[in-house]
Amino acid sequence: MKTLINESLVAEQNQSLMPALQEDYDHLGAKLQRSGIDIEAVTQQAAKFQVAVPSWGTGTGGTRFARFPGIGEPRNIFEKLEDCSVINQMVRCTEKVSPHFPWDKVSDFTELKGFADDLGLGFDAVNSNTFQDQPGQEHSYKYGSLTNTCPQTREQAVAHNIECIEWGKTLGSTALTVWIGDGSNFAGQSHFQRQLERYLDSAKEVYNALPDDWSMFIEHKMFEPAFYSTVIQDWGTNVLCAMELGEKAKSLVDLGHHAPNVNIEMIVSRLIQFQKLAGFHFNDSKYGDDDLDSGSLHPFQQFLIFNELVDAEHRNQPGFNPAYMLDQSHNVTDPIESLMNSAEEVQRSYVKALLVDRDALYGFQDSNDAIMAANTLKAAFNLDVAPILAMARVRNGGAIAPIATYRESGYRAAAGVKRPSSGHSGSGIV
Ligand code: LRH
Ligand code: MN
Repeated sequence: MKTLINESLVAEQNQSLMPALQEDYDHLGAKLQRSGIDIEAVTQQAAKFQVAVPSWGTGTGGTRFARFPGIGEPRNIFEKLEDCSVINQMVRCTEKVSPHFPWDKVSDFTELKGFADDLGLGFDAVNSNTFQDQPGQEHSYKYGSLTNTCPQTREQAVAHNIECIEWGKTLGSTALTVWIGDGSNFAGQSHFQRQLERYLDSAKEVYNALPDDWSMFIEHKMFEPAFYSTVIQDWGTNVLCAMELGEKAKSLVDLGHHAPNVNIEMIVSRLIQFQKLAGFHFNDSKYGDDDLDSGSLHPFQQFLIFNELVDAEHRNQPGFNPAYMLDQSHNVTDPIESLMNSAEEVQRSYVKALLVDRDALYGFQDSNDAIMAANTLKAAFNLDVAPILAMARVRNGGAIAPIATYRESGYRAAAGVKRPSSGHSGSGIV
């Protein structure tokens, strides 16, 4: 596997940090031992944890107002994959990349697969895009895509999704994520039922094109780009459509796609119970679909989501196989640093959830001992599991201090020389 950061630099950095890490690790190990928890077993589970990186997150993101590109912006999927390999070399829990078409479309997908293989990367769910018009596109998506009142436009959107499946098959992916921005901006603009009936007809055509081992991830979102109604606006409509389409259709939860204060962990529990949880687009938000770094504002909510996920694993919940992916927009940070940080934050939520004393929790729940049940969860959340995360990284060949080692490598400055800026800033998410 080709690595782009000098491995002796990583080893050097780790060597200087290892004594302190070992001390912290042993201290935490002794503490966990008192609760009958073997830190080694937890570290092994942490070392197996994986979360996929969004290809579109490796470039600087923006808003409708502006995008302020940084230096060494990746200009194509090959350079995006190079940046993803640097992220994985440092944190060793991001082996897969989720591509987005046509942003990542190439003429030779076998070549792209080979390029990723050389970097030790694979592909998670592929994403279609019928929320933008492409140059030379025959039918516009201005008034919708899979739900457009014009049959030719719907057919065009269906054909694009089926093409994404074909490209994904060559890349070794086994899932298609379908997020559509279809909706309305005025009361009366759309007939809600007929619009959803058109969605189901189109989605059924996409569903029927899925290979046997593939899944279709339906992603709901409350609003934007439509601001009065959105066809797949919440988990309710999402799961109804997934049930209507069939076993291979599941509901994907993007954390930023809910109204503030919605109990997302409960939605997750519902989707787990009905074997319809596709997986996640992890990020954080304060107001709308802000696509901020995962765990940067609501780490407790993210922990509570993983508490539901680990509980399902603990109970061997049938049909439980969620895909973990990040979906963020890095407007003011180096995207590589934000993605390394966010991968670690998601892994941190998982490890803290592993440390919940589930049998004690069940006891307190059954006896309605609310305070002890809440404290049992909080006890795990309040543990500093950083030594476990760092030890898992170093054992997987990664960096004890990813950002410090990445900065020491000078990778971004070198990318700035190799990838002259296009000078184009513009606006929009990518
Ligand atoms: C929609 C979304 C979707 C992607 C896009 C980049 O807001 O979350 O998952 O296609 O962001
Ligand atoms: Mn998303």
